[in-house]
Amino acid sequence: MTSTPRMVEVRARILKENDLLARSLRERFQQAGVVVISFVSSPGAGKTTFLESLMTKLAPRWRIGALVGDLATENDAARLRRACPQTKQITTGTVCHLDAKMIAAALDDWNLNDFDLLLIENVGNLVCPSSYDLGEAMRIVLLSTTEGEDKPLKYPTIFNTADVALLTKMDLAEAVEFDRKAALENIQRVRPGMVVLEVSAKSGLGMDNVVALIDDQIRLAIPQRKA
Ligand SMILES: Nc1nc2c(ncn2[C@@H]2O[C@H](COP(=O)(O)OP(=O)(O)OP(=O)(O)O)[C@@H](O)[C@H]2O)c(=O)[nH]1
Ligand SMILES: [Mg+2]
Repeated sequence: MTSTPRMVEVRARILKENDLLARSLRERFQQAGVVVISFVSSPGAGKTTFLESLMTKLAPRWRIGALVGDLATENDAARLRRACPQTKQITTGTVCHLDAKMIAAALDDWNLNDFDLLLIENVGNLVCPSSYDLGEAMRIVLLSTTEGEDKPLKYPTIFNTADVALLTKMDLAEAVEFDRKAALENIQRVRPGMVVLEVSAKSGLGMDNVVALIDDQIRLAIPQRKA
């Protein structure tokens, strides 16, 4: 008789626990009418830079909170606080992703009713974060022009579990001979129909399209709020 290896069993149990907690987080977010969006990418693809720029544009109109995960340091939280004072760093130690338990713990002393939008920057990693639902309404994956057009083919799961892809650092596209057509084709091969937006947090290119997308999400969520 073949039995399931122990490591696989333990991993399956952890993922099931995470899914249950993520489901209850999602219900809480929906009831509070807060839109939760997470961002995943390889290390250095530009998540923090993009979020600083995004939050600066959204902050005059919406009440925003941010959570940011890294194995070590409070550096990214310090950067994000410049645009969004309600920012918390989650340091994961040796863990290569955020999970629902970490999100629930970080939100413990925040009242969800105080927010319209919660943005979560995951640990920079194209593998581990894909398996962990955080209860977010939307997951956005970043692919930067400097990391190679083949990444969607090599790391299909992270693209498959995301709703929207951003091509970041478009200001560098020419200098690094970025093959835009190949990148777009590769994304569509692993996730047909995926919405892809092209941005540069440095030049501001395309940022308004992301702002419009998020504005729409918040406007849709407000009527769902339970008193
Ligand atoms: N030219 C250019 N550089 C960028 C852009 N966005 C980010 N960078 C640079 O890319 C480097 C990494 O950016 P971060 O925003 O720290 O990337 P990250 O994804 O948050 O990194 P981790 O949190 O460590 O995974 C920094 O040197 C940024 O200045 C962009 O739009 N254009
Ligand atoms: Mg970062």
